[in-house]
Amino acid sequence: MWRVFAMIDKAIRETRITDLHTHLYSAEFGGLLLRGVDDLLTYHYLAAETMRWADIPYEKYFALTKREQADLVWKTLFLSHSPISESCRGVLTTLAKFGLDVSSKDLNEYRAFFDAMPAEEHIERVFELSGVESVVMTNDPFDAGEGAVWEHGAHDARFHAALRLDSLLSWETAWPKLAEWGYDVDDSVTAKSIEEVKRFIADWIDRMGALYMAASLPPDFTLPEDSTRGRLIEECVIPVACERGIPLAVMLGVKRLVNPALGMLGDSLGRSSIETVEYMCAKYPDARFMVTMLSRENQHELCVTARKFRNLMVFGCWWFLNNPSLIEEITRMRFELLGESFIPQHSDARVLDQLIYKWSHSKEIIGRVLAEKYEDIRLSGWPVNEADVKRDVESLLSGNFWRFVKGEDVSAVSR
Ligand code: FIX
Ligand code: ZN
Repeated sequence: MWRVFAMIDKAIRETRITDLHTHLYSAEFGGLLLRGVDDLLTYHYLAAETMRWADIPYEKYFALTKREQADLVWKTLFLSHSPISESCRGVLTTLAKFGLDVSSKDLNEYRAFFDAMPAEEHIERVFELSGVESVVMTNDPFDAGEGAVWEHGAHDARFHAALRLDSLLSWETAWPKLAEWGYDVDDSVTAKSIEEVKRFIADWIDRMGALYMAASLPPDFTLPEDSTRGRLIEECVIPVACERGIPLAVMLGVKRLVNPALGMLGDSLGRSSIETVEYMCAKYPDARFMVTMLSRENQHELCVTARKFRNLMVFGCWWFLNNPSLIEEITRMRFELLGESFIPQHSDARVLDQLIYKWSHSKEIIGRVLAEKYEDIRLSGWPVNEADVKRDVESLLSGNFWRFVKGEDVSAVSR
């Protein structure tokens, strides 16, 4: 067993990861790139946990400066209680990997360390420490903050673009903007509007060099659906995905603003319809779908559905699933049902430094479960050698994504 562990450990250390879904930005995007300890502490996962203890009205918390919010999170979650939640542990892993002494509990020392690091150096160190080679951003054409960069294009090859469609799919607020930008659309989705939306999507794929398109959708979303959203997806998004030969990432199960007073801290989850995934994959065999589902209850049926459709790529342990116990359970089930033909993880990092802990924690679990699976086949006499381990780990952490994006047969992994 130890030999297998050693081979996996080596392969994981040597494989350069492609992180297919993050909310990170390259330095070209200026203030949109979040980094450093105050951004780590004010991450919405941690802010939500702070609200469970802190005796402060929500609106008062949101009115604080970032530094004041970070002070409150630190005091509440790290000093007044033990930082054992996954998000808290993530901060400690990150600080420790930078060589900082977490036992000092000296927040100002950590601040000084990050303040002294220029953005470029910071990106390089984080990519090095996390083993990440490149990340995919989440790029929304309706986000004014990104707009200026796209006028000239983004050039850092380590940061790929993904065209995010959530704003476009909210037609009521999207169409007046499209009209303002010179697309001939109106409030109802007419044949003319359909053509113009397709033109808009294609324009942005080109402008961003988007690797794929993506949308997050609520638990009650279904296809086919007699709604503007359903029509936009079936009549605009999927046809352009097929024409351009790029996948559509469908992120199912997010229930936005369950507690509106908490803003983005107030998002939750619900079980989604697997029939919608079956319908998309069967109706559009020429389209490729990358699917992640937020509810634990959807994970088994999603794996089974992936066995039925080669145009479906399961990815990641998203958001509330990105916890060690759930990653382990889900990854083990995926290996058992899909072999290595899935993408076990993405980070969803919003703060640069989170790449360090999110990948360190996930790699440890993926490696452990993989070792168990190799050991099972080794006991029957199947030889597990270094070259095969290297190939499999490379597929899981990078190759499966790239082959799927390019439309290459996923079975190419076994060549
Ligand atoms: O929709 C998404 O891409 C989600 O990942 C985010 O909206 C969410 O806030 C998040 O950060 C989850 O990890
Ligand atoms: Zn996300």
